[in-house]
Amino acid sequence: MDKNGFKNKVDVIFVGDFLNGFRNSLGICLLSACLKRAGFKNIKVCDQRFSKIKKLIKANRFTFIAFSTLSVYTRPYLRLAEKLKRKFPEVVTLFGGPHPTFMPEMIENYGVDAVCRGEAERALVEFLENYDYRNKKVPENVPGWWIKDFNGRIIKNNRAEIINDIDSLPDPDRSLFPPFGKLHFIFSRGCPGYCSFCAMPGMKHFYDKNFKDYFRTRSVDKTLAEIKSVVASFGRQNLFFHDSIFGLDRNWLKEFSRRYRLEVGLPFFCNSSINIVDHEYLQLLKSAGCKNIFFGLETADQEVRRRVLKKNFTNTDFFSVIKLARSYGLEVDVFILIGLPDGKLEDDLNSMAMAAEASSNYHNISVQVLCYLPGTSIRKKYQTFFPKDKEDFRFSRNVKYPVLNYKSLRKDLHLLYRLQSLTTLFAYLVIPGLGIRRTIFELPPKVVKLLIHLPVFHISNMLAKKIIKHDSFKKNKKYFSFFKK
Ligand code: B12
Ligand code: SF4
Repeated sequence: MDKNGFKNKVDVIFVGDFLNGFRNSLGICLLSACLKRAGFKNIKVCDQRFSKIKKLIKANRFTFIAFSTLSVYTRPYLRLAEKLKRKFPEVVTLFGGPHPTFMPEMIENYGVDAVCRGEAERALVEFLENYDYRNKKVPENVPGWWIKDFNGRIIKNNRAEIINDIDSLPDPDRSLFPPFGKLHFIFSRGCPGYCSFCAMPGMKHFYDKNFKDYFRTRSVDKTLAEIKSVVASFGRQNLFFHDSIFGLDRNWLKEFSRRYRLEVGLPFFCNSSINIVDHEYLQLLKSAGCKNIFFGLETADQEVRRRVLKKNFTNTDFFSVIKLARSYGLEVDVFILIGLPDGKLEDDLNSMAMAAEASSNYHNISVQVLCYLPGTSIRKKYQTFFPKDKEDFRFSRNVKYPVLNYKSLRKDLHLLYRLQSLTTLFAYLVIPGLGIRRTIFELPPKVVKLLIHLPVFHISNMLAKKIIKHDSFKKNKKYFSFFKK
């Protein structure tokens, strides 16, 4: 019910990161679908450029600028929100996503009107439905929100309850983003793991739930209906299932595997975990049509993996799972983290070598400098290292994504960023015949060390970043044949 009679006059502009033009953010798509279902029609999406958002703001309309906030974007989004509020004091800025969930104090910044903690499908609709447009009064009591009223007073509501029946949610509204590359999906929420660098355990804690109460999955019926409708709209492509551990519920996977093969039959990529893999699991994935399976190795040092990262598998477990997956004809992708606290460059090079040995080819390795993300236990453990200003993340941008880290935990941080850049950069740059990325993973450690000291790699990295971010590259990507998707 549109009790305000104002829904048609409300614009919601979701702001996502600059590179997301290439991908759809499922969180934004889902929130948009919920708003549309509730009767809000004017939903837009924009990247983080002031000039572009400015053009979308229309006079005499109630405009909400909704920032979907990963920690790495907090600083630029806060700057942008401040600029927007100074230029257009009447717009209302909303922040949601993983960062505000764990750091709601960001509301104290000028330019932030409200922050939402946790899942927001119900909370956002309730906020907008109860906003008193006529009298410009903020809705003070909506669960999930910290809200600044017009006198600058901050109202802190309790968290909202999670939605148990996620089948009741609409399919994400993918019309917001032009389709590009793979089609992205996520069907379940929650993970049994307690990895110290990941926000997922923090979410269970935030909701005060054990894994069993927190884990939710869409039914196979709903899952297949969503996939079929997206494939019908955007054509046949590769699909990526982003569930933390795909097919964690074995009965679900059995039904999915049988029906997906018959009803969809397209290749897909998915995340998994070394700890849950057995013959039956791999066989179900394979017969469904799985092409690539992603595992987090994180480090070659099994003691550090267990003690610091809280991941419980040995190197022997790892290699036997990889061997098994390969025996089913699955391609294996490996994630590693470099820059672990108190580690050395040699340890990182060892991890790279182990990932190279396990992964199906050199493009299937992701090398990331560890981020001390809010809500993670590794951040808590090292919290004395962090500055008082909670939003003071120091950024270093690589070609793909920005990462954050602190020099005090690894003195060689600048080298690590270069190392990450080297491995990431050459995932994009496929120079025919040269196979540079392959070379990086095969070179003796001494040579890699020498390379990351060379300024030429720093410069080439900076250039690549500029090219990738440039509009003409985005528009004419197909002409840059040496850039991989
Ligand atoms: C899929 C995924 C990706 C994909 C696509 C990301 C995308 N933009 O959609 C890829 C592989 C590209 C990716 C990359 C990265 N990711 Co990622 N990713 C995920 C993953 C597994 C699922 C995200 C998702 O779709 N969830 C489902 C949707 C429905 O949930 P949601 O997005 O959280 O949105 C809900 C709420 O947060 C909230 N909400 C979200 N936005 C807003 C906005 C407003 C206004 C409101 C009110 C509410 C709200 O409401 C939504 C509905 O309930 C999550 C972990 C997880 N399971 O959530 C990590 C996660 C989000 N990623 C994370 C990180 C760190 C990254 C990288 C920075 C990693 C890196 N160093 O490269 C990059 C950044 C990429 C980028 N440019 O955005 C962290 C973020 C932690 C943090 N504090 O910021 C997470 C939580 C995983 C972790 N490590 O703990 N990621
Ligand atoms: S297994 Fe993956 S999603 Fe689960 S806690 Fe560990 S890193 Fe996070």
